[in-house]
Amino acid sequence: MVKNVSADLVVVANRLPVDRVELPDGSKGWRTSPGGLVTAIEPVLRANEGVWIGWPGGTEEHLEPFEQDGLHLVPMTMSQDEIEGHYEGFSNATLWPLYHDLVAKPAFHREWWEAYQRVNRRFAEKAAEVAAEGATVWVHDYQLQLVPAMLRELRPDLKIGFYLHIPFPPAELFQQLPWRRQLLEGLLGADLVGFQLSGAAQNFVRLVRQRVGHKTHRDLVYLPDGRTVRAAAYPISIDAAGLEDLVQTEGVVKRSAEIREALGRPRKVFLGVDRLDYTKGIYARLRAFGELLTEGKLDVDDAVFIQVAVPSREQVEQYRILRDEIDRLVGRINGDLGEIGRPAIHYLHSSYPREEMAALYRTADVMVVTPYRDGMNLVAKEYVACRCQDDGALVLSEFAGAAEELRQAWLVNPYDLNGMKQALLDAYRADEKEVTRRMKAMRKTIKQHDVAAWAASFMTELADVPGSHGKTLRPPRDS
Ligand code: GDG
Repeated sequence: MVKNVSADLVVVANRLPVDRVELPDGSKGWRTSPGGLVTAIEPVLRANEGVWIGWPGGTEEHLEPFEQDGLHLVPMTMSQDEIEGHYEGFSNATLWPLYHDLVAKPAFHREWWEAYQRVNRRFAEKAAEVAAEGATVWVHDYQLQLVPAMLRELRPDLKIGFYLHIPFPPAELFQQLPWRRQLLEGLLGADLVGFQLSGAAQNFVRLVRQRVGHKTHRDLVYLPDGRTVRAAAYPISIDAAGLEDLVQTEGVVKRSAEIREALGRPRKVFLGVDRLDYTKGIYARLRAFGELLTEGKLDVDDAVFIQVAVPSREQVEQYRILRDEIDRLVGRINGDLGEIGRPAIHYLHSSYPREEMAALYRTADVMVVTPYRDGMNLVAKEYVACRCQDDGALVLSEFAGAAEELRQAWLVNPYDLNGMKQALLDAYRADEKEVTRRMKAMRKTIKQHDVAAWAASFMTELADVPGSHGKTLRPPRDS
């Protein structure tokens, strides 16, 4: 048990990298939930004996800080009202659609905003409590945009970084938010505000100039108190080497062969892997595939689509509606076009272990990633990392952040159904040489820029922001 924590590095994120589980003896315990963020930050957290503050899910109270696999974790409690107002409400029904180009209509409720402020304040107070003198605090994502300013007020000695994992909208959309100025001022509490793409950083700087009235020059904001805030792009990535190792293990190779066999050894396997979210464009992509079958351009004997849709935000109404729509569409396509033992779409509303995901990536001949808007999209990068034989075609939305780096994918506009159908067909029919040429180029990009490089560049630049505070951190031991 870690009590009286005082850390030189504090990570603050909405979720902790663990889930609460029931142990065989009936007592409660923790299970690590490996994710991109923890892989990225773990080495520098360990080197500095850093702590991670976050919500473990649920409403359990009186949770003490604890250690799990060598990481110091500080759990935050949320009441049912706070989950509804802060998490399901303001974060996922106001900010999420607003920041994703209004793909769905955002709801504005004053009581959600109250809950958002309350929860942000509690996270900031906890960070202020556990951070050592001159420590670095790295705050993550849209659920906690007020934390930097609240924390700076409590602890002016800290070096504070903020990273937004989702897009930051253009001024024309952001302007709708009744609390736009407060959110901008919240972020300005940080020394460095990181985004996935440079366009997002530019949107932010422009809004700060227009709405808050601070002077700006390129990526710097000059505050009246003499501080500068930098806003820049740090495109997130994946643990490419780790995945490449995993996908070549005996178990994964065997499982991939089993999957292809179970599918009836089709000529080509299409794959989609997404949280079941309306930003991901699952409906339109399945419709495009269905139309190709109807028109006879594809045949269920040759082509099959596996769609993994991981359950997500099931308490939010728009997510329930989406689930019903996709259920109906898949039912219709399979009913109209499937044959005995050959459904057109294998629809899996579930989540799977990492090994199974790797086996699916290994099996897929055409990976289909078609979000209407996505900060980055790690699935696209993971697929590329898993294609050790330099084969496999990626169909990728122009509106995923990943499209800025993965230029050799078959890029599509997900709003253009005919364009998407053509891209699916082109990727399906492409000759081996063409597929290899494109995949080789993308693999080079992914290898050069992995998640460790992402975390290191953010931390290095946070340390270097002119006029910022705090002491220098130790680099990870193995670098
Ligand atoms: C947000 C931004 C940005 C999915 N199903 C399973 C599973 N996954 C893993 C994938 C991937 C991750 O979840 C999903 O990441 P994405 O980037 O695709 O999408 P979001 O969840 O929307 O993430 C996004 C990201 O933050 C990081 O900054 O790229 O733009 O929206 O790693 O592999 N993993 C396992 N089982 C599953 O069933 N184990």
